[in-house]
Amino acid sequence: MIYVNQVGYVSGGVKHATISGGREFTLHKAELGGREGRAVLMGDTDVLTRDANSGEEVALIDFSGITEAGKYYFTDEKGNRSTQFTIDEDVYAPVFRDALRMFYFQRCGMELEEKYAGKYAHKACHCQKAFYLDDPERKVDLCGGWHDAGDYGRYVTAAAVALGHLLYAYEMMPDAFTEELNIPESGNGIPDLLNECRYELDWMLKMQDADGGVHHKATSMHFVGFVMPEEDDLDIAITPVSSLATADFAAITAMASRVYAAFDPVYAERLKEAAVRAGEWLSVHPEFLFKNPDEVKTGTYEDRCDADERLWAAAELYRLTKDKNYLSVLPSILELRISLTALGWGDVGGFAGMSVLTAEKGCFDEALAERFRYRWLDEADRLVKVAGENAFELALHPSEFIWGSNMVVLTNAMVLVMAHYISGKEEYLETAGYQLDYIFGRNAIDTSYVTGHGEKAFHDPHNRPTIADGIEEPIPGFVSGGANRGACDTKANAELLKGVPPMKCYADHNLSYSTNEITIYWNSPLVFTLAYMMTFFADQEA
Ligand code: G3I
Ligand code: 9MR
Ligand code: ZN
Repeated sequence: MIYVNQVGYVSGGVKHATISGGREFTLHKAELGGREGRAVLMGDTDVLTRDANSGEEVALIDFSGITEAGKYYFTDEKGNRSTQFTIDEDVYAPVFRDALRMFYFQRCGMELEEKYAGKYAHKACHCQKAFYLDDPERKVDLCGGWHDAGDYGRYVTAAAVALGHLLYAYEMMPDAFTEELNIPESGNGIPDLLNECRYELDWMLKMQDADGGVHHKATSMHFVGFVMPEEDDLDIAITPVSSLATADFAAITAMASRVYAAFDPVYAERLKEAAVRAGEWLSVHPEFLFKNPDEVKTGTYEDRCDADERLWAAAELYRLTKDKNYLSVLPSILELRISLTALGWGDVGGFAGMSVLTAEKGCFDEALAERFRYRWLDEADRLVKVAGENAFELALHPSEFIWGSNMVVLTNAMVLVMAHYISGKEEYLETAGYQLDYIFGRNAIDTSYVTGHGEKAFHDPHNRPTIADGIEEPIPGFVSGGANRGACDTKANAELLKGVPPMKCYADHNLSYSTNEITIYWNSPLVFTLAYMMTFFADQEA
C-alpha cells in the first residue's frame, strides 16, 4: 500500500508519501479522461522500518522532483493502486474554503438559507430563552453562536479557542482571507472570516454577567437525539460562571477588540469594555473551575487549573490596554509547569505565546518574548525529531492518539508554522506540511479526515444535522476528531479497541463520537495552518 496526501501537493513544495509492506513503487501521471496513466518515476525505497503508531512496516517516498501540474497515483510492486491526488500551485484553495464555511453551517439561532447553504439549508434553531439552573423562572436570551460540535451545545471555552485559531490566522495572514465565502454578510466590506467570527463573539457577549463573570456553557440538560437542530425542543440551561470561561472570554474579546477596530470602532469598544470587565472579575475571584451540576449530562470541558487561561487573558488585556497591572500575574504563573505552546481547549498557554510572538516589537519585555521564542523553537525541534523517526513523518507518539487526536496533529502543525514564522527555517514548514499530509490521507487507514476532500474522504461524521437531514453526502469541509486509542463509544469499542494499533483506532461511523465527531476547534487549526501554507507558497510564486 502507498499512502498519499489525497488533497494534493503544492507544485513547488516537498512531496512525500508512505509505502507499506514493500519497497518498490511507480508513480503514474493520470492521462486526461481516464485513470490509466504513464509512469513518470520508478524507485526503491530504503529498508522498511516498523512504525509503532500504525503497526506497519513502512518507508518514505520522496517525489519532490515531480512538479508538473496534473493528477497522479502510485502503484506498488503488488500492483496496489494508491488514491489519486493532484499536483498544482493552488491545491489547498478548495479545502480551505470549505474548512472556513464549516463555521457558517454551525450557526445556531438563524435560518440557513438555501442561497448560502444549498441543500443543507434548515430553519432557525434554539431561539428560546435559556433558564438559570438555580432559578428556573429566570430566563435569558442566548440566541446565536455556533453549535460546538455534532451536538447542539454552546460552550465558551471551546468557542474562545476556535476563535483564537481563526483570529490569529487573520491577523498574521490577512491576504488569505480576501475571498468571499457566500455567507449572509458577504460584500459588506468586512472580510468574511471576521463576519463569521463576529457571529460567535456576539453570542459570547450574551454569556457575560453584569459583574464580568462569564457562564461556562449553554446546553440542554442531556444530549438530544439525532434530530435537525430546529426540531430540538429541549429546554436550554445556562450553567454557572467559571474562571476558565471568564479568562478565555477576556482574552478573546480583548484580541477581537484589536482586530475589529479597523472595521468597526464602536464594536471594538464594546468588546474592550467586556474584556476589561472580565479582567476585573478575574482579579477579585480566585480559581473557580467548572464541574457539571449533577443534573446536567452534556459535555463539561473540565480543566484542572486556570493559570494558563489567566495567562492568555493577561497577555491580551495588556496588549490591548498597555496597562502593566495585567502583567502582575505573570511571574507566579510562569513558575508553574504549564505548557507555553498548547493550543487546545484545555491547555491554552500557547495562545499567550501567540499573543507575545506576534506582538509589535517592544510591546512585551524582551526577556519575556525571548523566553517564549525559546520554548516554541524547542517544542518545534522536538516535533521535528518525533516526525523524523517514522515514515509517516507524523509528530505523534502512540500515547497521543486520544479523543480529538487530529487536534493534536493540527495544533502541532501550528507550533511548527510559528517556529517557521520566527526563524524562517524550512524544516519547520516542511514538517508542518507532513502533519497536513496525515490529515489529508497519508495515514495507515488511507483516509482523508476532511469530508468531501480526497478520493477516500471520511463521510459519516457524528454530527446531528448530517445524520438527520437524509442527504447522502455530508457537508464538505468537516475535520474528524480522528483515531483514539481510548475510543469509548460502543461502536468504536466493539469494533476497534482490541489490539488495534493507535493510528487505526478509528471508525467512520456516525455513532462513533469518540473517533468521528466534528467540532469548531478541530476545523480552526486546519484553517490557520492552511492560511499560512497558502500565503507562503503564494509569496514564493510572486
Ligand atoms: O489529557 C489527558 C492526557 O493526560 C491523557 O494521557 C490522555 C489519555 O487518555 O487523555 C487526555 O485526556 C483526554 C482529554 O479529552 C484531553 O484531550 C481524555 O482522555 C478524553 O476523554 C477527553 O475527551 C474530550 C471529550 O469531550 C470527553 O470529555 C475531548 O477532548 C473533547 O473534545 C470532547 O468534547 C466534546 C464536548 O464535551 C461536547 N461536544 C462535543 C465535543 C467533541 O466530542
Ligand atoms: O452526541 C454526543 C457527543 O456530542 C458527545 O461528544 C458525546 C460524549 O459526551 O456524547 C454524545 O452523546 C451520546 C451520549 O454521550 C450517550 N448516549 C448516546 C449519545 C449519542 O451518541
Ligand atoms: Zn441551534
